[in-house]
Amino acid sequence: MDATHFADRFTTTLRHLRGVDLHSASDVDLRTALAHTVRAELIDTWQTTHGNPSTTPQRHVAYLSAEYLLGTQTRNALLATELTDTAREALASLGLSLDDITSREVEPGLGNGGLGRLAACFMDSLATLEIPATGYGIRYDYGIFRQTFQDGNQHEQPDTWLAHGSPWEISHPERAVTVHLGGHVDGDNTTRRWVPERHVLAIPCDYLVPGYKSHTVNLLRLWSARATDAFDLTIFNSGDYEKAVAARTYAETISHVLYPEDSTPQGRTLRLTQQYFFAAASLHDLLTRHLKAGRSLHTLPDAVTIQLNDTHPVIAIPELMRLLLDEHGLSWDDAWHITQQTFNYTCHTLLPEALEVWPLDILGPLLPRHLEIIFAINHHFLDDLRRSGADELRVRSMSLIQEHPVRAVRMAHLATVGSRTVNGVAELHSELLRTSVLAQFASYWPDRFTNVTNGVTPRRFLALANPELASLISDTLNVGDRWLKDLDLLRGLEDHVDDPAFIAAFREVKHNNKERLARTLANRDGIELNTNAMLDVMVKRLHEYKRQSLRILHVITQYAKMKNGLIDLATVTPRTVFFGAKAAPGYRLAKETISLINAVATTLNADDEIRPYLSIAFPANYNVTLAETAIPAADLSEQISLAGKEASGTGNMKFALNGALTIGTLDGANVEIRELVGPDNFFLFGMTEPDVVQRQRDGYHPHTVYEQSADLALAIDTISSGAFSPSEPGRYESLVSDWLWNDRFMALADYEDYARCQEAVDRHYANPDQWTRSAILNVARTGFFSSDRSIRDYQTRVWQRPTK
Ligand code: BZD
Repeated sequence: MDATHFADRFTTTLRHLRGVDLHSASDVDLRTALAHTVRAELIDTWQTTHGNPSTTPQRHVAYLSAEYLLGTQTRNALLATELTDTAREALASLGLSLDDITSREVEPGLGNGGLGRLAACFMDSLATLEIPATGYGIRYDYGIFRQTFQDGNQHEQPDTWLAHGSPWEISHPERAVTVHLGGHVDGDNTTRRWVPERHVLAIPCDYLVPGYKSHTVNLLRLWSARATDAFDLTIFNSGDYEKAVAARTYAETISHVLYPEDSTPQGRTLRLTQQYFFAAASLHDLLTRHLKAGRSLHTLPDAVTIQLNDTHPVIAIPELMRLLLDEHGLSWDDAWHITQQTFNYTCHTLLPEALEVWPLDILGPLLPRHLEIIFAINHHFLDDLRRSGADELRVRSMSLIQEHPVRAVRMAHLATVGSRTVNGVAELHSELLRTSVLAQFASYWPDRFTNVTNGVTPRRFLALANPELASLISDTLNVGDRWLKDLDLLRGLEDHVDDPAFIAAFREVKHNNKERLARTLANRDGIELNTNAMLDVMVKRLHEYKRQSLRILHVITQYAKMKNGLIDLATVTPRTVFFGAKAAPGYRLAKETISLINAVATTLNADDEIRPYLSIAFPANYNVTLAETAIPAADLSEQISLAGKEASGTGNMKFALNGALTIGTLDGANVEIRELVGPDNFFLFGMTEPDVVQRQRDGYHPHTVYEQSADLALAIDTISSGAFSPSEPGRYESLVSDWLWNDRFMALADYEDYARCQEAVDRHYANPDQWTRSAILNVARTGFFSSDRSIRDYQTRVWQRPTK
């Protein structure tokens, strides 16, 4: 398509779809028409992909995830279809700017953080690698809340991403699937029949996922809940109109809002309803397609492989059993064989409180037949276990049912028992799964466990987010943009690490990215960014284990020392410390940490003497769109979780690929990043995971650490003195007392080593040649972290592994 053709289609779409001409078009009209013009291209490709089913006998991949943190769509679709320049030229010929139009696009924030963003990167790679796949999830009316700060405190506003409709969505109400809920189970010992009480409709809302320069467009199918006509029939018949309308509303609340808790799942009926709602609708879709193709259910595991993104969709396991047993009349053994060979489970955590359990008194009333099936699965499993010689202690700890503090289903155990493979998301994490969290399962079924280290898509996080670096790479490697599909080619940059022209160009790109971020922050947040300072970035969900507290304590020490004349300002490497973080709305300590960071920012940034040397930028509402501007501008990437707590991290990979150096612990994928970039190009500090275990065993007393570290005490005492809360000196007492007397994630224990390591960062940065060399080597050596590599690993280790 040439620019004239594009312009023509665009103006036609504007007229036919929006009923306006160029002169009367609003921002929304322009954005919508542009999206539809590009979408039409994708649909044509999609129809050719699906009209010609793959001739290679590979399984169809179904990715089940309660979250997809997609980011904006238009620029990505243009990149994938190689229409960016055409669109730019076409719009310019109409007096419009592509960048203006796309810069106002609203991102669908249908996820909390890393897990949801990983799902989005994987969808991109599946299509790019031309693997037939469908992503299934929930079309929340409200995604992750919009964060605002009022007096430095986090407030949550509803995310109205659908206010002007979603031009990328194709919804099919006529293809609705009915999902059943509640009721009871009838029948005798041999035939059981679920008699549900309520029914809701699941409407498929499809998003096309284009592969980069590929012939494949896959589908992301998100389910939206609607009331059925029959839903409230009994109530209507009873004449209670108001109650009947209320019942409809109930049905529609199912897909209303994304739960914003990412680490402490709260046992809420609505959350379980969401999980079952999308699991059941997705399985219905998969089975219908399988049967329509004239295939037997016994061949399901050869045709389809289902990846469970954490335990959120794990209720799909008993649902498939129910369908096979109750609806299709298969025997238990056949049904179990098919089920267990179809599912795979990815675990994303190590924190015990993040492992989902569903109390029987929530699960039973909502899904009575599923609870029976779970008990039956458990019965068979525990029998096998006993036969293998396990004692009762072991049987109890491996059971799918926990007895205390309340009887509940352990979803991670159900997932492990019901899957062909179980994987962690980085080498260290998979190892810890095998040796601690799921150790008993790993020794029972050693072959079931594997690792797939996470990855990120270079299309969004290099080509779109960092176009200047992308074109420098293309010019330097002389392979066009082939490297975007074969990220190991970045290795070729090592040959240029001593080339003065390349070094200068690389440095200029970083500086330009800082200028771009500065413009964004000025417009978006009214924040002024010093583009001549080192940009030190910590962006991620706010959580104690990630230790934003460690970062802010160190900033406070530096500030206090500068104020007290303990640091000669003339020797200081100027830094801006950038934070982006949302806290779960009910997570008190996390919200206090946000308040503290904002208070310190206010003090530092108002101090004319200090500001040129040390300042804080903390824009509210960090999201994928802001990440795309912040990451390419970063010099230093803060990955400072307590060792053994961050499953992988994926921000860490995005920073390294964009030429930031990492200061980090030996946690998650940091371990692999450091191995690849080399110890000289990575700032390592802190306890190792075994150190942490030992220190806990020995008895950890943070107050003693405080007494022994003058710098740490200076930071904490400065907070307690009210330096950042003059009208209320005790404002941060809850944080201070938690550090001194609890400090579950041992920020204090790692403080001294962290401070030492930050000095090494300053020295390295003070030598620009040395720093740039390290930054280039980070880019050159981190091609491994492409999500294309992760997906290939899933193909060989999980999805295309022969069935039993
Ligand atoms: O998953 C994250 C881990 O914390 C990261 O270490 C890892 O890199 C990514 C991807 O594997 N986990 C989450 O993001 N988890 C959630 O968002 C979540 C959401 C709802 C409920 C529980 C957890």
